Formats: sequence, structure tokens, C-alpha cells
Amino acid sequence: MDNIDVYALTSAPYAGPLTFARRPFDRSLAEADIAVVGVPFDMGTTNRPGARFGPRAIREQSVYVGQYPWGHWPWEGNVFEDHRVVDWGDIADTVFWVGYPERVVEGVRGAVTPIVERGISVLALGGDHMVAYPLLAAAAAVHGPLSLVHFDAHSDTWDMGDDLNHGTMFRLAAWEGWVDPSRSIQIGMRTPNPDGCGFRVVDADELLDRPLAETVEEICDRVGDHPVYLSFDIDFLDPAFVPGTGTPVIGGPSPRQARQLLRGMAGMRVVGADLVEVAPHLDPTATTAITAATIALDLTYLLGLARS
Ligand SMILES: [Mn+2]
Repeated sequence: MDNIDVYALTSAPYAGPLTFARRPFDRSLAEADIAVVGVPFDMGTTNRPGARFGPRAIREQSVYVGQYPWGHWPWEGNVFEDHRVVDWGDIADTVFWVGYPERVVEGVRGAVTPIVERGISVLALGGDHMVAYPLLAAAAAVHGPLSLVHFDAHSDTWDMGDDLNHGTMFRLAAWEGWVDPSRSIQIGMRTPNPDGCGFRVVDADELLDRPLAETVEEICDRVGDHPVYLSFDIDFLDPAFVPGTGTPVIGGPSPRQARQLLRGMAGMRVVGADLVEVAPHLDPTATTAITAATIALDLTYLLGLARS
């Protein structure tokens, strides 16, 4: 239990200092395997803003969801025992980005690259989905062209020329060579997608009209032993479950189905991940943030298993 903070055993979920699942706050990263990094930026959104409040809301609910020292149901083992998971805090320059979204790319890339270069796996908490663009840049600089496994209601491959926003970044990331579309897969789409850029797209109907195991198998086949960047937009889920998001689309899967897909990815070479588009002020019940915190913990297990 060396990496288990006894504070987690003794404190109420609504009390105490706020870090992701009560992991140590560690800016130095002297001893870290996995770093949780907040990216509170939402000026790439095309509809309702508010995802800048996502990292703090996810942390708040992670203290509740992650309060059990014995692990995270129903995963086997305990990622916090097997790996040093720390909370790096937020990329703090975002106040200087207000009105200057172009600063986000170099800002996020500059903050995350040194972390990735030290061999630490990054779990980024958005923020709107545009932050995946510099996160992919940093990951690809170390690991080479990545397999993207992307859960979302939207493909985020709109063709808007060079314009970067939360609906275009995966087209641009493919164009940059940071992701290899031929080894990547996008799951859950339910908006028009005229040009898939070479990605395999499993839309919501295909996903939900067949056993989940078939989609898991397809992810495995598509990715193989290639390094994976996993990007999870909370709007992958039906907005009946997660109304707190900027661009909700009806007719999506349930959190349980999403978690089964993620558990099916256990053992894949997941080298980096993000969870984005949580806009907590749009959901006063906090169910969106509770769901996001649960999935963020699932992602720490995937990152940990990939390192084992
Ligand atoms: Mn989306």
C-alpha cells in the first residue's frame, strides 16, 4: 500500500485538499508513472462553452468516485498500488489565452512535452476537444505516429482548411502525421461525416446494433501492438446520462456500455489519453462530472496496464 494515501481512508469526499482521486500534487514529477494534467480551455467550442470548468469538476467528483482504497470496481488490482499516479495540476497559462486560442497549441504542447519525454503517461482532463491537437503533437513526438482510438458523437474531422477548432483537430492531426488513420478507429458518431480521412468509423447505430465484443475485437485488430492515444469526448455518451456538455447529440450509448468497451482495451499499448468536453455548469446534478471521474479512473487503469 506504499502508494496509497491514508488520507483517502480518513477524509469525507467533500472535505480536504482537491487533487485527482487524492493523488499527491506533484509539479516536479520526480517520482511519477502517470500524471493527471488539467487543460481548462474552451474557446475551441462551436456551441455552448463551459468545459474550462471541467478539470476542477472532474477532480471534485474523483474524490468521491475514487474514495475506495481497495481499487476501482470492477477492475482487478489497484492502479494506485502498482503505479505512482500524481496530479500535476492545471496548465496554468490559460488565463493568457482568453481571446487568443492560437496560443493554446504551443501552450499545451510546451507544458506536456517535457512530461511525456520523461516517459510519464499523461491523462489530460479538458477543456474542449481542441486540446487533443497539441496533446497528440506531444505524444507523437516521443512515440511516433499513433493509433487514435476515439470515442465521440462527432468525428471531429471537418474540412475547414487550416482552421483549428474542436471539430477539425483530428483531420489536422492526421495531416500532420501525428496519427495514422489506417491504424485508428472512431466510435459512436451520430452526425454527418462526409469524409472520414481514412479513419475507420463505427457510428452509433453500428456500435449499438451488434454485440460490444465485436467492436472491441475491431479495435484490437485495427490497433494491434501499435502505440495508442485514447481520446474520450464525454458526449460519446447519450445526453440523457451526461447533459453537461457543449454539443450534445441524442441516441448514444450508456456509461455502462462505454466502460465495457474501455475494459475490453485492457492490455493495449495506451501511451496517452484525454477526457474532454465536460461543462459542469450545464448539469446541476453533477452526474456528468461523476461519470467523467469514473471514466477518468478507468483510463488510469488502461494507462497503468499498458506500463505493466
Ligand atoms: Mn463530440
